[in-house]
Amino acid sequence: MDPQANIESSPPAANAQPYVERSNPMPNGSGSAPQTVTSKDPKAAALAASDLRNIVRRKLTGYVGFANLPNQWHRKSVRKGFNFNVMVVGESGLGKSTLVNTLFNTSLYPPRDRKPPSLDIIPKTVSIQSISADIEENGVRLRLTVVDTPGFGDFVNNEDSWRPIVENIEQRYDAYLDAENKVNRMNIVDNRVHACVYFIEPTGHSLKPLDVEVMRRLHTKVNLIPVVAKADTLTDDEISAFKARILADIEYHHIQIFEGPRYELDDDETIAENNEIMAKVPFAVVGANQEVSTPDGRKVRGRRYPWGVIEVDNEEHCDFVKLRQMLIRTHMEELKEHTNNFMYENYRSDKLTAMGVAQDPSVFKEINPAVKQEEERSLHEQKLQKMELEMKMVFQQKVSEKESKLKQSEEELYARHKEMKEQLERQRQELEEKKSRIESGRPLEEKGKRKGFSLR
Ligand SMILES: Nc1nc2c(ncn2[C@@H]2O[C@H](COP(=O)(O)OP(=O)(O)O)[C@@H](O)[C@H]2O)c(=O)[nH]1
Ligand SMILES: [Mg+2]
Repeated sequence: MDPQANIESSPPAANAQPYVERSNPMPNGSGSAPQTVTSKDPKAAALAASDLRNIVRRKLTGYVGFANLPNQWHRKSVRKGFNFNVMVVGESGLGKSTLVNTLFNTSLYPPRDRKPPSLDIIPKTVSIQSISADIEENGVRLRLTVVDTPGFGDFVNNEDSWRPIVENIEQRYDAYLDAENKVNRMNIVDNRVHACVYFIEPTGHSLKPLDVEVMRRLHTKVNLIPVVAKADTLTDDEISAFKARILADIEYHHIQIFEGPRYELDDDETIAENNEIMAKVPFAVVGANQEVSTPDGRKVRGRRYPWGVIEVDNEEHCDFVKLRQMLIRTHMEELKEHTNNFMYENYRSDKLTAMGVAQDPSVFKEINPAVKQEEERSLHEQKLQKMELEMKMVFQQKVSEKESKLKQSEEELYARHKEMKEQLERQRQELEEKKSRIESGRPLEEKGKRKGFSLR
């Protein structure tokens, strides 16, 4: 990180005042109570349901004091301050730096001097720059870090443009993982990228192959928030058609963009607010740091054209306010939580598995009772089938054994029968012969030969 880039807090803080939206620094959904669970998580839902069943409701007879817990939390958080790291990705010239300045109402990026044309200024790779600033609003401090990717898409061949970006994100996860593995884990500085604002060129066509490639590389690593850059260059109709095509492309390529979670126990107002924000994705944004005066005499942040003024903070003109609302006012904690619980967790477990730290999958497997029951039932059925098959086989074997035995004894019987028949036949022939001899008066043969032969 460039130490010079650390911009001191005082001037921007003073600057930040006119755009105060809400004094409560706790965004919606932060510090969620155990009952506040998403419908997406069946395990947590089941757990919470069983917890709820065990709750006994009691009316207090006096003031105990735990109603003050949120205030404790508030004071502690304010004392500690917040930090938020946002990355901006997109081809150069799409207004990234301008938008960051507009978002946080500071001049995080001083105007760049453009050098005269020369071969030296053509960058060889996408460089990554990170700038931090401490900003303050109503006594709440925020350490904001913006990770910029100048040079992205500037090359003749942009094939590997995504690589330094992904590497940077992973390095930040690695650093966090290292810090977690140290003996002292109390003061880990969280430098992980919590949100990645992806700038789409306002072509009015659809996503470019480079956009698809980069988003596909990034979506499992960071919370992707796509925006249509320089939306003042498109008409309202063009913007809505362009947005629809972008969303279709995103769905077709199975790119996961950040969606605010839906909490079942949120009040209607919050749900409506979230839906309103999500309906604007991809946000069509306009950046401007200059104050201009409108024809009716107001001073606004905007861009002046011969035909009128486009106001950055006017929701009729662009979605800038909605993007800021999501990034800062309503979803900042959500983005940080999602980064920690999903993006970082996936990276961490992949990394540890690759390092050979094996996990016992059965320990970490989420158990859904219905699925488990189904599994057990099918196991039982399989066992029954196997037993049936075995019994059938034994039966078959016994039958065939019996059959072959029967066959054998039949053959034996047949053979004995044949033998006896032959013997009888022989006896008959001999008797026949004797009879004819006696009749013809010839003497019988030598006695010895007839021994044992009865003539009865
Ligand atoms: N029309 C229009 N021009 C913009 C907008 N935002 C920035 N610009 C201009 O675009 C140029 C490049 O902006 P810059 O913020 O340096 O782009 P970066 O390279 O993405 O950081 C500058 O001349 C800005 O004044 C916008 O929303 N609409
Ligand atoms: Mg820039």
